[in-house]
Amino acid sequence: MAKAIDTPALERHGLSDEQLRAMLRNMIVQRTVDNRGFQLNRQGKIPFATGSEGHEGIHAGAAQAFHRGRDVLAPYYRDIGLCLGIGMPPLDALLSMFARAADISGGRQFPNHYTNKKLGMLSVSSIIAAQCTHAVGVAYAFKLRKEHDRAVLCTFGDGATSEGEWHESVNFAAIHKLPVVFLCENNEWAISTPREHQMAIKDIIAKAEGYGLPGVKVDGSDPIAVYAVVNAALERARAGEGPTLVEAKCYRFLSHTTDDDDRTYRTREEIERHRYLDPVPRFEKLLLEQGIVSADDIAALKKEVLAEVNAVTDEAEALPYPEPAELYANVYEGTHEPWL
Ligand SMILES: Cc1ncc(C[n+]2csc(CCOP(=O)(O)OP(=O)(O)O)c2C)c(N)n1
Ligand SMILES: [Mg+2]
Repeated sequence: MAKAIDTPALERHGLSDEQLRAMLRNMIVQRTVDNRGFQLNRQGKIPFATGSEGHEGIHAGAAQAFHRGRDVLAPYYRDIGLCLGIGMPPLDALLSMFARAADISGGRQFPNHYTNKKLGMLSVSSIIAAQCTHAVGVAYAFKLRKEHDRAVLCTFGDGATSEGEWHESVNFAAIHKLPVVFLCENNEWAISTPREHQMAIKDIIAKAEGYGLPGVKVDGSDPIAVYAVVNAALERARAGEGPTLVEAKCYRFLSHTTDDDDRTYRTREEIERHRYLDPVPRFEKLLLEQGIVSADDIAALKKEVLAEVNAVTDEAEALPYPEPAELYANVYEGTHEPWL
């Protein structure tokens, strides 16, 4: 039987009503943009989308702890919400999905693989755990250049913690006390592989002990709890006290991507059983119970966000693809045409 949504007691961790409302808005934007990707794919308009339904609590909480203009984010493909949360405009997400020339990568990056130098966002890589070595490299540069008060937020899934690059990165960061926070978004699945088929431990933070850094576990469907833990870890990193491994537990409600059919490896009942962990209605309920928003506020917010996402969808769709002649631009220097 599906469990009812239970709301945690409100522990603000210094967050004002305005910040809590901004986090709710962020979560609703995330879900609307994210679901739009699946809708456009099913309409045959875009080739591919990843779904992060279920990860919104982690994304809104971590984004709130990130210092814009100072910190660097090394995200992975499930992080559309985190990218939106630190300031990426929804239009950029749509330009990437539609692969239009106006996209930051010129419409030639894999869809959902964002980057934004101004916002301190490294380019998403499809190579699982590759961003961990990049993150550690940036953190090492901060240390060498004595750029104190800056930290790197590096995110990845549970599956990534089985990769060699993940272990090398965490070990190196712990040895050199680098200003980096490793945030694991543990959604219990790595495509079709359940966590128990890829590791004999229940909690990923157990891996921290072997490398000598603290590990902290948090409920990923509670954005305030995620904010508190990630904020403390980033503060510790900025203060030169070294890295932390944070494990935020959540559940992936959609298929891995639009190319995946999860009916081949998990039941609909399993998904419904986890619905009580859905961070969006859970946070809405909490803010309603606390009188921070009203039911009318939420309805108006959803309407406003949908109108905005509809408008940027139309705007992106109407723009042109990159010119074929531009195929090798930014790949080879000058006018070299390698196919001639
Ligand atoms: C080095 C490497 N190995 C395998 C893959 C194929 N692959 C793509 S996503 C994925 C699952 C990753 O799962 P997890 O890290 O838990 O992240 P999630 O998708 O669940 O958020 C795999 C194995 C890849 N992209 N790169
Ligand atoms: Mg996973």
